[in-house]
Amino acid sequence: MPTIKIKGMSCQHCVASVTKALSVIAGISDVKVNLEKGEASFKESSPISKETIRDAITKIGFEVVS
Ligand SMILES: [Cu+2]
Repeated sequence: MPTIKIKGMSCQHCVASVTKALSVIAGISDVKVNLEKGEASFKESSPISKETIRDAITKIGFEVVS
């Protein structure tokens, strides 16, 4: 399961935003966001480019750090 590090999440509202932003990407499902760790993991039914993920997160005001 791919896991990414996200900077800037501070509350459950952020978690919900990130979860939604990732969930709407075609090929991504089962998004789980861990606020404490600042991480998101998900299932990929096809390979998703890092750029696609980065763009989706950046668009809603957070930053992918790895
Ligand atoms: Cu928040």
